[in-house]
Amino acid sequence: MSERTLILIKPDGVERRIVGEVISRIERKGLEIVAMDLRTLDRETAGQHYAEHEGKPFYPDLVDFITSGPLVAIVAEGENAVAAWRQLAGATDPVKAAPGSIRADFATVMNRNIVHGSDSPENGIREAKIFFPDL
Ligand code: RTP
Ligand code: MG
Repeated sequence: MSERTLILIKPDGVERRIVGEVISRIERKGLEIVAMDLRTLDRETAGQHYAEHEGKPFYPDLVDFITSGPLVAIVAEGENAVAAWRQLAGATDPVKAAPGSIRADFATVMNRNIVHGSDSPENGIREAKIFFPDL
């Protein structure tokens, strides 16, 4: 079934100039980019996006990091888009991520792991609306 997923190229990915690399992988996988924007998040939007993590020990650092500079927000669409993108991204911890995944190829630590992907089709729709309300 066709799904939507919200992809973020986090501030570390933009700073390290691997935006093109990530977009290329999205395209090569066969997902369709239906929205894309470079922006810096305010803390309120970051809190909405990561609401499920509020109260966890890593939450303050997560919000500091995701608001620290420009990121690229993308909505991608396609069959199995949520799982397909999470496979390309790799496990949260880059040293446990499958070789060849984005996090394995470009990161070493969990709090600088380059990309985000929605974790369910429901969250894909929810998160896409936060970033692109008119989509
Ligand atoms: P994301 O939401 O960013 O795509 O990452 P994810 O689904 O793979 O991981 P999630 O559990 O949703 O965690 C969100 C982000 O929080 C940081 N994190 N740190 N124990 C920790 O220190 C810890 N756990 C999670 C990571 O940067 C993760 O991407
Ligand atoms: Mg997550």
